[in-house]
Amino acid sequence: MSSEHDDPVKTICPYCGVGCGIMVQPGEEPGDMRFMPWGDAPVNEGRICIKGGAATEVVDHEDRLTDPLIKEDGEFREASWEEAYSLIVDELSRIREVYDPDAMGFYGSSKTMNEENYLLQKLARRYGTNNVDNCTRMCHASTVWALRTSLGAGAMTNSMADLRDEADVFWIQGANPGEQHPIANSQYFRQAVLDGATVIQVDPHANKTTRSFKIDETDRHMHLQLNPGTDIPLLNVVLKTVLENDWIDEDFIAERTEGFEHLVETLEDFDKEAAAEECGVPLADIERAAEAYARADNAAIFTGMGMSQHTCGVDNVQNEINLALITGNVGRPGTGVNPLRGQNNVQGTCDVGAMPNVLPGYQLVDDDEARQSVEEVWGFEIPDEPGLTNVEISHASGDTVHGLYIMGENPIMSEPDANVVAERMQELEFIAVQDIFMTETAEYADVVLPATTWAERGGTVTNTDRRVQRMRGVQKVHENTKHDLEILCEIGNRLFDDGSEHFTFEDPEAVFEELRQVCPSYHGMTYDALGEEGIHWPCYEPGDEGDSYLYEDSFDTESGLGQIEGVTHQPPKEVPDEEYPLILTTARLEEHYNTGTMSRRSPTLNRQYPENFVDVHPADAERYGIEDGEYVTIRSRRGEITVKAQVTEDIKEGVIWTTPHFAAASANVLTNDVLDERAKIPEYKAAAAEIEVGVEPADSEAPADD
Ligand SMILES: Nc1nc2c(c(=O)[nH]1)N[C@H]1C(S)=C(S)[C@@H](COP(=O)(O)OP(=O)(O)OC[C@H]3O[C@@H](n4cnc5c(=O)[nH]c(N)nc54)[C@H](O)[C@@H]3O)O[C@H]1N2
Ligand SMILES: Nc1nc2c(c(=O)[nH]1)N[C@H]1C(S)=C(S)[C@@H](COP(=O)(O)OP(=O)(O)OC[C@H]3O[C@@H](n4cnc5c(=O)[nH]c(N)nc54)[C@H](O)[C@@H]3O)O[C@H]1N2
Ligand code: SF4
Ligand SMILES: [Mo]
Repeated sequence: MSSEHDDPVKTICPYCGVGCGIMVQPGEEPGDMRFMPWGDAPVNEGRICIKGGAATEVVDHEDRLTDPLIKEDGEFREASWEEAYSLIVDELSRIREVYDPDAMGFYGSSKTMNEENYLLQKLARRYGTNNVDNCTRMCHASTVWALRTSLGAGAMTNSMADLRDEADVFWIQGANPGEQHPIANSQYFRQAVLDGATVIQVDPHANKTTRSFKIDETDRHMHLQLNPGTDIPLLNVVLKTVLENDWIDEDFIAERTEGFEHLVETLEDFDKEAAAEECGVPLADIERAAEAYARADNAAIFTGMGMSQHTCGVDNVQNEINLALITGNVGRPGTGVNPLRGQNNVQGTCDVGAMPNVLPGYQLVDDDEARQSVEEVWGFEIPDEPGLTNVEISHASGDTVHGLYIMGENPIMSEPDANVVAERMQELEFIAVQDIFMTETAEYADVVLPATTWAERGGTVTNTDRRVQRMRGVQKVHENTKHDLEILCEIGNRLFDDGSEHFTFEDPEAVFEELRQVCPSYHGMTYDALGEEGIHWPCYEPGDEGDSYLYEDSFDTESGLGQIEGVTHQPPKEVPDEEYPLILTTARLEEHYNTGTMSRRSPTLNRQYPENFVDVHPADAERYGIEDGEYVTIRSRRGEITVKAQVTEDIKEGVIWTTPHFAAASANVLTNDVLDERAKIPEYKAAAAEIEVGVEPADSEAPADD
């Protein structure tokens, strides 16, 4: 099952969901591979950001896992693949026998390919559980919920290209594309701004998005610097302003939507003054932004983690949908509600069913007809009740869940209230981790399997605007590592050793051929048809070109109408008080990536920020007596970290801002593990915190070798 080449290969950057094409040039020795630009790559036409250019740096890093490891008496020892596989199969069989299949949890990986996630969820379901999830839960789960319910599909309504060509207003709320989706920002959105588009940024923090458009320096653009967790009141001010001024699209509301009256009722007694004060933004500024959006020919909303990662995440996004629907800004180029998806393959990981409530193609597990149609292809029964989400699996560990199979996730660092996550991991009877590095999570495992990296294998990934693209690999760096797909096939065939061959596939293409049979929106695709350009889903039949924007004529809801629903302010579950007077929020940096397993090991990426820090407003710094560059301890009800303070007006007064990228001072020791009731996403973006000054520096992050 190899996909190794000696010539340069065209593949896709392994970091974010933009899906830029890059080339990998194999060297004399396997580890010598180099990055090369791919001049006519479909998404980025040769441009890349700092992460794409540095991506090959970690492929041959000295920390790569090279052999399977088994823990004995608390220490890891090298083991053969045979031993590792036997242990996994024995333990998974034992757990199913002693408890039941729901005593296992399976984590898919948005860093791995569609084929691999497809097999992982098939493995979980063959084992007898729907307890399978991926990092989308911590990411855009709430966005996906709102979009699916109110418009039809949990994905961008538009494509980067039509937004570039047609959008007149970019309403960017709780998203920082200047750093998290740099090529979408520079190659697409900035072009529109050069052509005259206006940017409205709604974020408590100023960042490279602010600076890339000179938002704070011109009169055309606006930065509404709100308090974390006040997005509903802010949008309600916008919505009421639109209603008061009759900037609505009456025909669109009448023909394409339902629920408008509910919104009007919700806002009837709404007090704009009081709400603006709650947000910490002058009312006149919000009104001016409302006018810019509502009176534009085409206005597009971009929504990110600042909206989704709240206990009111679904309602946050619903309110953006409300705004788009009442102004008729959906179903045309340059409009819509657009979540820029995070990981290189988070869209695909969801599309292929690595979630507890849906099968491939978002077919509900509790819909008998849908389930049976998949069962027919698979040849085994699928459990008919939705399973647990990943944070729920973590909450149930040691209680109803007794084992975990984790492919390419690092929950000890990425899930909220990390100290408790670690305690619960210790309650588990068996943990298998399949990764490329010895992660903080792998330290807790009983068996660790060394996978090959993105640069060493082939498969497909799906980017943020639903483009399915092929990845291609060059030669393996470490002989004894295995492709994720090969590992899953081997475990599947050993675990279900009944001659069924449900996990026998010659190569990724063979898996894709089965996947497209059960995933309607991929049905028309083949590896050949994907070629170098890729294809946007939905692609129901061969030859379908896919749609660059959705909902031209109707929405994919039961009635075919877009769903408007008024929502009211729900403050974060933890708000400042005397003991914890500051609001802590967490977000990302351009140079680092999620839990940092890759970016912290890349000399180029690690150079600028080798350790974590906290942004503190000058007024707060003065109150606490904090000097710029001084180490401070940030404390929440759950834990504390010691980091350098950056005193800066980038952050709003009363708010502190730190990142989740660094193991030595992990933000998730502080965060609150309360969840949005429907989407089960944690509230990473608001917790109450306190700062202590005059402390010793924390252990700094292991420096990258440069
Ligand atoms: N360089 C880099 N790129 C990445 C990643 C990375 O780690 N590094 N991760 C990838 C992944 S998995 C994802 S999901 C995406 C995420 O990309 P984004 O959605 O851009 O994610 P964040 O940077 O976490 O948060 C976005 C913004 O929300 C703001 N914010 C915080 N609290 C609030 C609030 O209450 N309201 C509002 N309106 N805004 C708030 C933050 O200040 C931040 O500027 O990026 C992807 N791309
Ligand atoms: N405080 C706070 N916490 C957050 C967030 C936040 O904004 N604030 N954001 C949340 C979001 S949006 C997300 S998406 C999650 C991310 O949470 P995770 O998915 O847990 O984080 P990653 O660091 O992306 O982990 C990916 C893992 O895959 C491994 N890997 C990479 N390539 C391969 C491969 O080819 N094969 C295998 N088997 N493994 C591979 C990496 O080494 C790494 O261990 O974090 C969430 N946590
Ligand atoms: S924008 Fe995203 S996909 Fe493109 S090079 Fe940068 S990290 Fe890679
Ligand atoms: Mo994410």
